[in-house]
Amino acid sequence: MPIYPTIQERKKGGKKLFAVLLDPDKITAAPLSAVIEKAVDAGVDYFFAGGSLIVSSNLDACVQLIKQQCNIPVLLFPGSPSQITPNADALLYLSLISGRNADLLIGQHVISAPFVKASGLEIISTGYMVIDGGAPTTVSYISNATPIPADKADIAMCTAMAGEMLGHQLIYMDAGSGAKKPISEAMIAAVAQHIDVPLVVGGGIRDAEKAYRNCKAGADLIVVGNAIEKDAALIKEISDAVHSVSGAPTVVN
Ligand code: 1GP
Repeated sequence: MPIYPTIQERKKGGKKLFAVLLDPDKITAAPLSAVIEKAVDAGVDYFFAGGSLIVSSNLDACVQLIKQQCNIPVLLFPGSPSQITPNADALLYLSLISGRNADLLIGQHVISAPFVKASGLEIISTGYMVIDGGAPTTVSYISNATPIPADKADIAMCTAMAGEMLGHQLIYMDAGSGAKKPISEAMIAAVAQHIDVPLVVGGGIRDAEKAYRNCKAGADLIVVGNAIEKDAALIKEISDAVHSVSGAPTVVN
């Protein structure tokens, strides 16, 4: 079952999705098994695997363990072309549209294109936007690109619109893993009101309340990593909050 049509269908039905981000550097087999179990119980929709900088070679083992233990699809969220394994279900094919670093807009894609195509993964073209999260994050440093200022909703909106018109199937707004400040609902709403493709939001979300408000503002898929690494009980709370939202977004100004 392809992933992207499901995401579209959920959006059409006003339903929200929740993804748990796993950083293969930080998680070993035993805690990963416990997280997987909790994710299954909580009805998590997806696992995202990857990160801006991965220094271990655990990615494939991590993906394989998830696939052995459950049916939750795994979407790769790679910081570089080396973070690809055919054992996942899909690849978020990220282009950093908020930056002006040609390498992350298209350069890395050119270099890895034959390998990516041969992987057989479902490719989901994703316009990736890094938003200032109050302090430098790994993604803002590694990408060597200026994040969109947190209070410039109009820049985020225009960037997302351009990304959609360029053909990206998803727009992903990210304050960066562990961001001090998550993305404001006002910015999420400004973007959501101007695009039709599903909107992914992550970075610095620490509780169910913020996940809920983001969904009400128009986010279609919420991603949480760091907070869950610290407290796995949040998986259920956030999943319940995200899945409790339905219908059209509440207008936030
Ligand atoms: C980062 O959006 C993800 O790319 C998740 O961020 O780890 O802060 O939840 P956190």
